[in-house]
Amino acid sequence: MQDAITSLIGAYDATGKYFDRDALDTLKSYFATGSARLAASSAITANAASLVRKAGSQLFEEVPDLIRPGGNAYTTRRFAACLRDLDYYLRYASYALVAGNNDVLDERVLQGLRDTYSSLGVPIGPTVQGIQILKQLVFDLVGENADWLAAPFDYMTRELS
Ligand code: CYC
Repeated sequence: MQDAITSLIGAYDATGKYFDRDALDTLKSYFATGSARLAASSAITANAASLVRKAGSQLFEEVPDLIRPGGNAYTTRRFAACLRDLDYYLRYASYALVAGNNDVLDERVLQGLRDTYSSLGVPIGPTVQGIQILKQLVFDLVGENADWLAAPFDYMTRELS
């Protein structure tokens, strides 16, 4: 698992180079957003249950067919699996925010997920919609919509789409 610092050191060490201007800029911007990343992650942690509940209600309001007979989130078991998946996305986003790197998302969340979803008929479009709703709720909670805050949600969206 990588973070903003280890991934940079790995890349520069692989070619035996000292950090150049680009590397230092990357590190500076990571450190400059450090406290804000911690604050966002801790706000998410403190509000996780309510964020997931709200994201679920909003998603099922926007795509009501999901919870009607024939919908992928129909039946209590599948409804619960959907909320659990949203909770996974949120929790791993809170890790990636602190790491300043999406590697944890590749390694723990996204690997093989498209195949699993496709074999179970879990629709990607509404899943991605749920991730974007989570992102918006986190923006509202934290009171900003910076790129670094959007990054893990947008990364999962891109990789799943
Ligand atoms: C199922 N979601 C699953 C499954 C996995 C994941 C592995 C199959 C096994 C199971 O049911 O538990 C996802 N598991 C993960 C992830 C991790 C993991 C991400 C990383 C930590 O370990 N259905 C919808 C909505 C969406 C949804 C659009 C919610 C946003 O209509 C989710 N996922 C959903 C549903 C199932 C599922 C309904 C159950 C499908 C079934 O069994 O028929």
